[in-house]
Amino acid sequence: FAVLVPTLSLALAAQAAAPETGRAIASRFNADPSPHFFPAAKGDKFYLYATDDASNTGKYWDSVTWRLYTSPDMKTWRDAGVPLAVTVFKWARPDAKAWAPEAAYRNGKYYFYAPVGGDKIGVAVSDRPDGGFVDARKDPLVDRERDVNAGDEPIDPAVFIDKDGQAYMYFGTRVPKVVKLKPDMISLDGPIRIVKIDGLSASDTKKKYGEAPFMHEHNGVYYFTFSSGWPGQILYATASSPMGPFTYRGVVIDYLKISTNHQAILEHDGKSWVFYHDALLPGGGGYRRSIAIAPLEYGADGSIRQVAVKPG
Ligand code: FUB
Repeated sequence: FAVLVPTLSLALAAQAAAPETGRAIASRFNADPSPHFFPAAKGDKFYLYATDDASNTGKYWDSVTWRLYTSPDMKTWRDAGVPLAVTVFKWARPDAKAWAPEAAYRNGKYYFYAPVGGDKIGVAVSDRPDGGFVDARKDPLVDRERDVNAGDEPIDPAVFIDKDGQAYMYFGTRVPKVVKLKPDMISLDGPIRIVKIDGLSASDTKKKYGEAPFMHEHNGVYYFTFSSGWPGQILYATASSPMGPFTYRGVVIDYLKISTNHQAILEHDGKSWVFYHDALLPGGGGYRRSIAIAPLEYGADGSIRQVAVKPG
């Protein structure tokens, strides 16, 4: 018994530290998670930027503000309000919507990457992660009309800074794109390229790229995760370089109750978590989504174990 009690309490403590899979992190509708650990932030260190589904009409993804949540421990999340709105970007069309956001930290500055209106990506900058963002360029970072290879729908930016300091931005619907960022984090460095994924078949209507690209590195392997479409599974592919080419490996999250599926992966202190959204709250649905978190586990061969997502 003397041996069992500490073992049991350790097991319970470990359980208590794990976010509950299938549980919305907030009572307000939100979607398109962009989670970060910002060690230099005052107070809470975990930051989660989101599309603000609570402020849309419920008939479309037509909110014009983004939402921020912060946490000290990944268990309890505080609604930190609106970090910025589409109006920060003066070049945005009056009807432009605020979709899946991204953020990054470098050299004391916080950068916010914003798909604006489905055809442009803006970048804003601030000295703090919870507000004070201003347009960093005064024109779009990516613009469908201006940039060769931007694709039909340059949305869902995901920024990855590699160990050597090189930053990459992934984005795009139907065709995944990648472009290097200059060290200033607000300029493209070189051409926009297609992310090549071997093992996806043009004839397989299910195993294809749809949207929600995301890059993370684990044990020297680069993992490219994405949604396969509408409805979509979250699939993953791996490579030895952030530019690929990638090889398709499998499913991370199966189809959910809604047409969109959108993930992001956060590794901290030796643990990995996948953030996703689903219809989890009363009144929830395709335009009224909720972010949840699940532990992410790897096999010995570096494969990602499919996440058993609990229905809401
Ligand atoms: O929230 C609007 C759109 O829904 C996002 O851009 C997509 O990734 C999908 O989640």
